[in-house]
Amino acid sequence: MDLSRYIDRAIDVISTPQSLKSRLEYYGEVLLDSNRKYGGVVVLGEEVRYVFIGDIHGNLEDLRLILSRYSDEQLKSGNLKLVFLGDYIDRGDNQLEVITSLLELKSEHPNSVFLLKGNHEGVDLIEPSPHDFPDELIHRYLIGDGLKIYEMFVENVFKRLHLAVYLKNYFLALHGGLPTVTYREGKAQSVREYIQGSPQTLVPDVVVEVLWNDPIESNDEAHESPRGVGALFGRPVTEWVTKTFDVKIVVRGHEPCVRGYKFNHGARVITIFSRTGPPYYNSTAAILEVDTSSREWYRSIRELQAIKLIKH
Ligand SMILES: [Mn+2]
Repeated sequence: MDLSRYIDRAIDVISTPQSLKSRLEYYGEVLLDSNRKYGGVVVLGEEVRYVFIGDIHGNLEDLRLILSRYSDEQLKSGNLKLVFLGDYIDRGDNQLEVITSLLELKSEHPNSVFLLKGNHEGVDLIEPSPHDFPDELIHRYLIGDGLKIYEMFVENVFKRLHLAVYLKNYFLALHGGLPTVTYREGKAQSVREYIQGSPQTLVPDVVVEVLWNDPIESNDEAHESPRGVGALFGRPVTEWVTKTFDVKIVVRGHEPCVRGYKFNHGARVITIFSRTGPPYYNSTAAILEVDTSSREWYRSIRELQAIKLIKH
């Protein structure tokens, strides 16, 4: 069976506030376990097929097309891993269905599915705009249950999502971009320390940059961001990160792109945006499929075979 069946499961779960609340307790445990095992930055070692999925923002039909490409058997075999780059909620019509489907999928395949935190799931740091997820929950479940469920999402889910996934020699994946604060400090001894700001705990200023930064084609290290939060990171940051932590590419979402993908910094930074529709009206959504067991993996990205367009 293909993975779109998790959408049906989610629709069942969200049918009553009681069933959603009890399931949120369970998701909280699954994500806590994942955090204890992998930490804020997931360091993997398997040279298998990785699929990166960018922003979904509540578009259930695009998510359905993406999930229907893969099966439970592939995830169980360990030869396929899915990395979701964050921003599951806000803006779209089916944000609750989208995030619940992904939590069901993660619960079933905790070591093959990784859910990264997007700036829309980072409300404890800076509230994004629009943030219509709480309104959606209140609309659906009325104010008492709606607010309680929102609080459970923040505490049990958002706060426990991973910040990045790293595979040495290949990639570093995160939602927004490379942090410039820890780049300037220049003392990070590991990729974990660079992304979290410290080896053990999360430093908020650094995490905000991971969630909010965008690349800029500049030889300066950093520019002020038009978003009013985070920064634009230039080529020197990408060069330093790829060299210091031995990765070829940085994969991220966060920015809508006309075709669903774009390249920056000489195809070292790859943006993936995996939903269509308002308010961006990009013509296609895309995902990135990278088979790290193949010698040709990087060429397949440059020559666009690794970019899969999501078509209705
Ligand atoms: Mn974003």
